[in-house]
Amino acid sequence: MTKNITILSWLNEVRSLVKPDKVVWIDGSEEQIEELRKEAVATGEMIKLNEKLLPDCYLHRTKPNDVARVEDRTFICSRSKENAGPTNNWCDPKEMYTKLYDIARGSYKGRTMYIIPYSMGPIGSPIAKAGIEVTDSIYVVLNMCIMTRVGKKVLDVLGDSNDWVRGLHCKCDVDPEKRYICHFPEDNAIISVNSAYGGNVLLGKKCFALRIASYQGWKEGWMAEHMLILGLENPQGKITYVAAAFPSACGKTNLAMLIPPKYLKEKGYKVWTVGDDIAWMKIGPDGRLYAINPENGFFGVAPGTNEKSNFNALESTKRGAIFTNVCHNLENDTVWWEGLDKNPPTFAVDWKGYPWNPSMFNKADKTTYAAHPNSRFTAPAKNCPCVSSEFDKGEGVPISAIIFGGRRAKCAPLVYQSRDWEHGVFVGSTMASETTAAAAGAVGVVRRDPMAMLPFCGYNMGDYFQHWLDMGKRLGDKAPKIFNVNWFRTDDDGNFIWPGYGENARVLNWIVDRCEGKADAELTAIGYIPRPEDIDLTDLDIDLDTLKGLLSVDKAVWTKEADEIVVHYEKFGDKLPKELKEQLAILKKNLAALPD
Ligand code: GTP
Ligand code: SPV
Ligand code: MN
Repeated sequence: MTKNITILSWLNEVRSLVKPDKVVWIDGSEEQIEELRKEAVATGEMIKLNEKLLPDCYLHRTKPNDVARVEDRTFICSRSKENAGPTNNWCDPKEMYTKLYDIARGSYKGRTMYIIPYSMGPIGSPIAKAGIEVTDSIYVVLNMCIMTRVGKKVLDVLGDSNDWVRGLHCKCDVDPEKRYICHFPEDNAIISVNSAYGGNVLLGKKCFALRIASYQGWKEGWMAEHMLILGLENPQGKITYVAAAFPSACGKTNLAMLIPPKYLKEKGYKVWTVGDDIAWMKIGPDGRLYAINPENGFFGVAPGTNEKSNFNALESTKRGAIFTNVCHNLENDTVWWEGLDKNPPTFAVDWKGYPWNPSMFNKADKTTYAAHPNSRFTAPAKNCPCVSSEFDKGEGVPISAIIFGGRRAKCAPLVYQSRDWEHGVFVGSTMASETTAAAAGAVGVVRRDPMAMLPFCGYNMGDYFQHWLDMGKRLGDKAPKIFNVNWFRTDDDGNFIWPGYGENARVLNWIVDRCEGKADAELTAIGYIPRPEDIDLTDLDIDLDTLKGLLSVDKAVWTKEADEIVVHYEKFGDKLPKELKEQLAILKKNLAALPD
């Protein structure tokens, strides 16, 4: 498929290390994909679903010990420890290569080595980059064929260039004790062993498009971010693009595909999806920030996805999709998950492969759920009814606003705008959110997750903050405006106060209007906050007082927040940009001036 010496010699090395029985190049053709599906069904790796109801759709179950990203086993192996920084696990690259090669050696015995040439971004786009993933898992191949652009064209565009990312995945025995997800930013290389789940093994996604690409963006003057990209079309047909960074399982896919409430839809408002998880952003010829989605599909959280919460995502899963760790509905050979509808199947198999029926379900006990809380669908972007016409264009879309957000039961108001770019970088760098099932470990614990990149920044996060500040200087008055949102404030009983989902369009509208200088706001201690009457509540069962509560800034809560930020910032030592220290001082001063 290629004469590129750098690729061929790497493949030779890999091959003599892993010792496969067979080698297969993936060309991404329908015929080849169909053949692999058949093989996976024959071995039991995948289950074919109802061809009428879910054409070309398959179900896969991972091992119960392998259901999410593993942050404690994810490493940034830069030559110097300082370059990995205080927020990453680090290991000396030599030592790690030795350990990984020992695990990988001979591990493809009796297996096939699949070689996947793929592009992150539309092939040929000036923002796109190429990678090669070697894997011994058909599940990985089929997912990569949905999530990225695969095949010979990628190699043709690459030519004899050495600018491609080496990705080696070895499933091994899926032994959690020997599981490692390792990145070598200086070598353009990724090695992942002993997992077969999502973000650990679809190496184009978090490993390349965020960890390696963030490092590349730092060196080359662009940005790789954990952000959705959407276009909000107004009744005049003007589309304004925004990018939003929320931590894993905090609402990116949902916001990216939202359907505005009836009163806005009738006026002519519409959302177009460019991306739901990752944005690569470069300064364009006109000096604005342009974003592409490097992916070609959605790897979305299944539970909670339904016709009402995310119609467009659900539609996207109805053809050519792969479901991972959801419930198998044996009544009609389809799938089910908690929150899909109120009719759980009475004859079903749960995500672990055991018989399941609704009488076994206990809301308080997640082990009784039919689908794993981090069960996912892999769906082609082209299936999405609201996919943007810009999706396949390589130039990217101009970003007017950047939105940060997370799960905060208290503290952060529904929405606020930063005073300027520097303050916006402060807001992003101090973001916090309750942890979710997207990563192994405790759920619901508040942690600082700067720019939603804590698990994904491939270099020292202090340098990353400085890179953000530098980008702002280059963008000058063309820089996107920066906002923060929180859909997850709860009342005293722990219920979400804001209805969320499609209703978030009301907040998006205020954000876009602010970018155009059309909406009002009040300058508070933490930034610009809409006055309650600035958020349209038409047809909504929420009164102005409740909204006032959602927009309030509590002095005591925020003073505690500022104290926690002091501790958070201490981690970065000398690497913490002075601009951010100054922003913290401003916040403290503003809070001190508030009446008790
Ligand atoms: P990753 O794919 O892990 O990066 O997640 P994501 O950020 O794309 O999150 P996603 O949109 O899949 O949402 C995750 C969970 O949050 C789902 O269970 C949703 O139902 C829920 N969720 C999304 N948006 C909202 C919202 O506006 N309000 C509330 N209450 N829940 C939401
Ligand atoms: C996330 O955890 O942010 C995801 C899913 O988008 S994974 O691909 O597993 O990283
Ligand atoms: Mn994500």
